[in-house]
Amino acid sequence: PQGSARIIDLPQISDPRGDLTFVEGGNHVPFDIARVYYLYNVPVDSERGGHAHRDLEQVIFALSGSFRISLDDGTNKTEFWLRDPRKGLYVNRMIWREMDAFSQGAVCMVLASHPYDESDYYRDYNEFQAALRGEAK
Ligand code: T46
Repeated sequence: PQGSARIIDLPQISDPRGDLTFVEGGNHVPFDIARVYYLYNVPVDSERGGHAHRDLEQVIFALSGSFRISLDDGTNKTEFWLRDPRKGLYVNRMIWREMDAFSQGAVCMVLASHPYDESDYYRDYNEFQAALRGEAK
């Protein structure tokens, strides 16, 4: 319903003490936030992701540094470079994602619509594609 992937711009409050950005579930993010997790100490040659979610929606941020995220909804492939802590990438359910090209010291924070549930993952690309074909019927 929310479209497959788009950048969400967050507010930034700046004064001589520095910048402040905030996120409100149901307001800036189109779901109630059930979980927050973050990736850090990521080796620069690391590749993460390589899965899709049955139901989970997420918004992904580069709080520090940068990385690439490649998305595939079974029809279209798109690529985003995240490097601005004010800009989050909304990723809907049923989108295959891969992440790489992490800069030194990059921190990736993710806001998620559900608690962690391994049964929500497609970790096999062929299985993911078969599920998409099933939904299209
Ligand atoms: C995603 C990308 C951006 C947990 O126990 N709880 C959690 O909340 C998460 C996210 C993971 N885990 C466990 C599951 C695995 O045994 O941590 C281990 C590593 O997870 P994974 O290989 O899925 O990590 P990434 O970085 O490839 O993917 C993660 C999220 O799983 C995924 O939803 O979109 O970050």
